[in-house]
Amino acid sequence: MADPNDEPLSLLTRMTSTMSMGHTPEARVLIVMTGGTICMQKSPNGLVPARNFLERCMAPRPEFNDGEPHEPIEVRFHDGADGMGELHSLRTPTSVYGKRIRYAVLEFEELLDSSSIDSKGWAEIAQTIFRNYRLFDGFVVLHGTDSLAYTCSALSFMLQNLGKPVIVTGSQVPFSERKNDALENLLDSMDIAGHFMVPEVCLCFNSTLFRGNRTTKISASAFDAFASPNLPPLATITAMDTHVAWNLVTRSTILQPFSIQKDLHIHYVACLRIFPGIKPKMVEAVLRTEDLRGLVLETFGAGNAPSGHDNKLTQVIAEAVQRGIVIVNITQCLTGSVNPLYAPGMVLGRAGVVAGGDMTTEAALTKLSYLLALPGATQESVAKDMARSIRGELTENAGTIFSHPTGELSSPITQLTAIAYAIASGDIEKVKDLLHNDNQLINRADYSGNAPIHLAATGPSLAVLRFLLRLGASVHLRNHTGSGRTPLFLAANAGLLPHVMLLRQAGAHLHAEELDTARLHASQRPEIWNATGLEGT
Ligand code: ASN
Repeated sequence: MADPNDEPLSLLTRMTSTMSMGHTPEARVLIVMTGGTICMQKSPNGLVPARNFLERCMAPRPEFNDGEPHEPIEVRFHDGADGMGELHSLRTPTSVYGKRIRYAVLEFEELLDSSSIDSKGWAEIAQTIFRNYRLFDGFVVLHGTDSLAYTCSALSFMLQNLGKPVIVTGSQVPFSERKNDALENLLDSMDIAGHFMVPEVCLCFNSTLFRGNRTTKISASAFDAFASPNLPPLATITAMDTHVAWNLVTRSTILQPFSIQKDLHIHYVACLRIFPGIKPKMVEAVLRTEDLRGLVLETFGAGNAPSGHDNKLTQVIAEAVQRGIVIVNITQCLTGSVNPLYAPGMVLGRAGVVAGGDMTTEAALTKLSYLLALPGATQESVAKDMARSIRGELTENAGTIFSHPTGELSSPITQLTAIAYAIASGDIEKVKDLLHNDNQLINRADYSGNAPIHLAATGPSLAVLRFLLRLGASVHLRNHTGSGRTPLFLAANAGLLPHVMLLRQAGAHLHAEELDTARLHASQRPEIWNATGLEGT
């Protein structure tokens, strides 16, 4: 069967391999509707958000609806015992990748024009994803474009150790208009969320998938509304193919389950754009704002601010740093990075201003708010983390994490076979040797849908399993057996308790479609199946 996480296959190959299959697996995607032009309708007061997006826009279209009646799908609306409920679900026709996507739309109580979103709205999105994390394979967030880059950036920090795709999109023209970009953007986003293991917060727009925290809105009217000036797209979608730049995709390598930081201190930060002739008093007035804890300073070029004949501006800034405010230097330029190339930039650095590298303002502001909100945050810890990449939001000087492997690769299938042998014999040195510096193979599946993690989940060596997890192996990939088995299911089925525990530590859970079979097995071997977290589902 063709798997989009495998190497590229032609469209024709995919179609024929899909047709030869009997059972068509389903991916579950939750669409979270927050508002924005995509759902808007005309009113006497201009465009306003409208409800019932699934029934109004998606159900009548064959791209989104295979026409069969479907059971409602389980969704968690709130925390607590009475938080579970159901939503009307639809299913797409089978894709070229041989999967159908079953989905529901969860609409927020208040649908917003995104110019009005703030940290409360971001918390609501993060909590919705957290509550429904186990029930879905991926998430699509529908949002207005005005503050979309801010929301993507904020979510990328709030969602910690994310292991599933969260694709944020919107449109420049409402879905209800005859000529629009909503249909394309939504279809692409659902395809990515349902087929590709890109466990990041991404922005999908105009046939392009970007890392969310690298984006900025560059046009108020063009379909090509977003850019990622300092990082190439994570994927491009053409009529022929979706080409994922797997070497750019980041994955959590910390063995901790998914969690969220739902409070951002956005009310304690500010952003100030330096301009020629700006008065130090003006900067000081901002820096004296009550409760201010962080400032993003948009400077010229490689990070330069006017020095002035009396150095007053630098003095004002240095004093604010001494009072405990974290000041981050971001360039006004669209591309390039802040670095101490020129004397004025160096002076700012000496005054205690953190160089923000090539971060966008959107990323810098939301990251600062996130770090300031972390328990135990200090001025030093925040300043230190602002200067390094925590979610791929800035390019670190070492530049090694995104580099391509050197030398010629033999075919991925040959390599996967070699890896499979090394895993089966518990040869950690060999596994390290084969996978090192090549993060493109880590989540790649063979013809039976087994990625290295599936093999290690039932392999003889716990050390190999740990090594793969630390390299960013996804615990949510499903192979092609049954309804699609996760590594956790396979480890429990093989009776390997230590493997089960390690996978759980790394955030693994059973897939919704595995639960019935798991419950059957649990009656025979409760100790091991209960360790999968089955009881808590
Ligand atoms: N004002 C709209 C919003 O951000 C713009 C859009 O979605 N195209 O909600």
